[in-house]
Amino acid sequence: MMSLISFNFNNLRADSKLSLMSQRRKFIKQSLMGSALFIPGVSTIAEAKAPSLFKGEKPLILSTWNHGLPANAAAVEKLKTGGNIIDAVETGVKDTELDLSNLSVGLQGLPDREGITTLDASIMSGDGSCGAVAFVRQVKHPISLARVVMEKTPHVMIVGEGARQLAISEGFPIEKEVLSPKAKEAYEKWKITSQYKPVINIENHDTIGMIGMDAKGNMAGSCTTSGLSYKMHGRVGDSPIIGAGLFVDNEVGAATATGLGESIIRICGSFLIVELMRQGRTPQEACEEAVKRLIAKNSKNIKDIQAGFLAMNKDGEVGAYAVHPGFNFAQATLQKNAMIDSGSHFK
Ligand code: SD4
Repeated sequence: MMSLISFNFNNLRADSKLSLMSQRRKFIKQSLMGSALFIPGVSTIAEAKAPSLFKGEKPLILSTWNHGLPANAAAVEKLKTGGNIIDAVETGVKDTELDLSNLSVGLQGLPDREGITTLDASIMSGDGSCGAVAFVRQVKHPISLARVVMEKTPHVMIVGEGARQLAISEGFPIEKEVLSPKAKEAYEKWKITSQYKPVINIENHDTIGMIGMDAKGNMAGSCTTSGLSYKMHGRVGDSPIIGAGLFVDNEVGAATATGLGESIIRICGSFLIVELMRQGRTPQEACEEAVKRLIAKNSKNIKDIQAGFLAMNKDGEVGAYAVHPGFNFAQATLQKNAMIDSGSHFK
């Protein structure tokens, strides 16, 4: 059954050891059942079997969670209208960054403990080019700023005020620093106790990680988030860390992650998956191995930690796996776009 923890956020030693997943969304399956795009019977992934609906078809776009459906649709549309694969993975997650119902991506996301929403994002091309921003404020599309870092600077990662200044110098609009009504309401409630009560099995985490391959086999990925709600000011998760939340290599494949960033960073999750695929594992086997590794390195509180991985190899095979049940992803080709439930280590 579900696990429930609570603790006082003033206890800094405790907060680094506990899963900080917030309880902000209804159980994924409930929302999917109500969605016209839900495909009954599409499939819980059997362990070590490739969960591919459209195996080998290119282009192929994969995204974490159910907001992946509209994000995939935007990415595919970009490809159809002449965009390249980097354009596609940027455009796709920009859709999620604007989704007002999503409280963990974009400026409408839940704030940190000081009441400030800070964003992390990364983008990577299969040729090794990459860019990331972290702890950035007042920028509506951190993924586009990450792309600026990749394409217009000699650096890979720019954070905080430096990232905001880069946005200003590149002509990005700087938004007013006000919480969205939903985020404000949630933050005011949270302040009463300053406690977390995450219930992992019914939680829908909302970071979007997207990986894609064009018709020629060129790959790219993107990942964007407001991170953990009520995090310490300045905390950065896995999503903007190349190799943790995202890794892409045209020679092998691509992987992205969602869930408790600290647990993912500890094992370089996405890099690990790509390297396992390089050694001959299928995407599914690689995701399962990464979950095993994550559990081994985070064993103390594992019942309170959710993390999920999503991968593809250059042949268009797909893999996904999570620590606990509840993780799902959207998979799209030019013609189809559907949700798939991931398997998980704990049942
Ligand atoms: C983080 N990995 O900042 C992100 C959070 C997340 O779904 O994935 N939420 O740790």
